[in-house]
Amino acid sequence: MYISTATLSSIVLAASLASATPGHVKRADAYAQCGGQGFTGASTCVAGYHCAESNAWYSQCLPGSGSAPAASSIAAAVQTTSAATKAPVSTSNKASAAQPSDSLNKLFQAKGKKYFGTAADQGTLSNAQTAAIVKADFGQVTPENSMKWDATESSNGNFNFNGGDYLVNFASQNGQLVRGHTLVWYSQLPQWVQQITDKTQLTNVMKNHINKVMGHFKGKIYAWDVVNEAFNEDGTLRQNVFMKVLGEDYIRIAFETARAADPNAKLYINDYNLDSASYSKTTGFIAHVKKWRAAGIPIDGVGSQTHLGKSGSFNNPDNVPAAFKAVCAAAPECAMTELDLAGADSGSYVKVVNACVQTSNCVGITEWGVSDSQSWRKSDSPLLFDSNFQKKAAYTAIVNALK
Ligand code: 9MR
Repeated sequence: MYISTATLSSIVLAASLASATPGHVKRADAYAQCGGQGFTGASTCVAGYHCAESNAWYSQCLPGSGSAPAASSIAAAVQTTSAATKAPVSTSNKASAAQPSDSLNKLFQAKGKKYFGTAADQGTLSNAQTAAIVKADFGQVTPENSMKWDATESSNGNFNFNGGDYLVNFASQNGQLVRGHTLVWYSQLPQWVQQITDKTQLTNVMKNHINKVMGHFKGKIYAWDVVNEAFNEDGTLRQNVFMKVLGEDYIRIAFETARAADPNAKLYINDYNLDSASYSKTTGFIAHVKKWRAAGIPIDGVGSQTHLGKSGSFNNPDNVPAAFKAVCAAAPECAMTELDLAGADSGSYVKVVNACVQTSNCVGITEWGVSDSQSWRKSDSPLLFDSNFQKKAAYTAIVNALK
């Protein structure tokens, strides 16, 4: 975040004026919010508390005396000091969750990554054990279902952001980044969209959906899966309604609309079965993304879902390091976006995590859920916590490998 010296001195001045005239300044209560992008309330805390930044969108009054004003209170001061100065959004910052240094997320960040995250939503987080684990171990969340088209716009023009808001608030209270998932996808797509056959109508519907959803969460999402699962297994483009009605141009329209809707969000194309470098889907995906980027389509990132099988089976984790490296070469940044691994073998998990560590433009890994009991493929026991919410051997193996 760049702030000019002149702006900074006016901020410091505003901050010192505020603390010099406490009678005129309403102070935030213990544990109340005291800063964050868009926050307009009191930015200083009651006696005995200081304003501590959780992330760019949330600062909280915590006991003790802080050293410097939190960056987000600075951002708030910039907004109130000069209406003409827009506070920069630091969505590219690392997650700043208050976690022990040996948590999965902090250890991963120590390797230069932005986050180790997990899928979550109000439903899974209503389980207290899940919520506690997500706070303690993960630095990023992806809405498992709440930001999908069927959840956000089940009928034309009627938007519902309750589930997404819940997750974004959870993340901001815990200093976690959010990946938005997902805008243009053939699945969990309401019938009213699937039935459209007119080009202009579908273009407008798609643009409106992207604008409304991204607009609602603007400034709060690190990266969006703008297009999800656009490919067939043979590497050609899937004949979904967007492809049938608009042709390949739907990709350009989607990404250009998304760029304008939230210019600070990283825009991703995301897919599964990209886990072997020689597989037709992997090579087709890479070739298309390179072609689209060369044509100026604003794709910032490639997401490999990494839903993996056991060693030796289809989606063999042993093939991931080479495959992921090849996928990551297609765009400026990349991520493993939905990691789970049948049987959760320790050696395989470590190998896959190391593939991100060793790929310089891999920004992070998102595990697709916390406990096996909540996994979409629970019979495979693919996650890092068992059905009793206990850490599995694979969790410990990853932590030890990252130390
Ligand atoms: O994990 C999600 C599960 O709860 C839903 O029932 C399912 C419905 O399609 O979607 C799951 O998440 C998918 C993700 O959004 C895209 N990639 C595949 C994931 C697993 O199916």
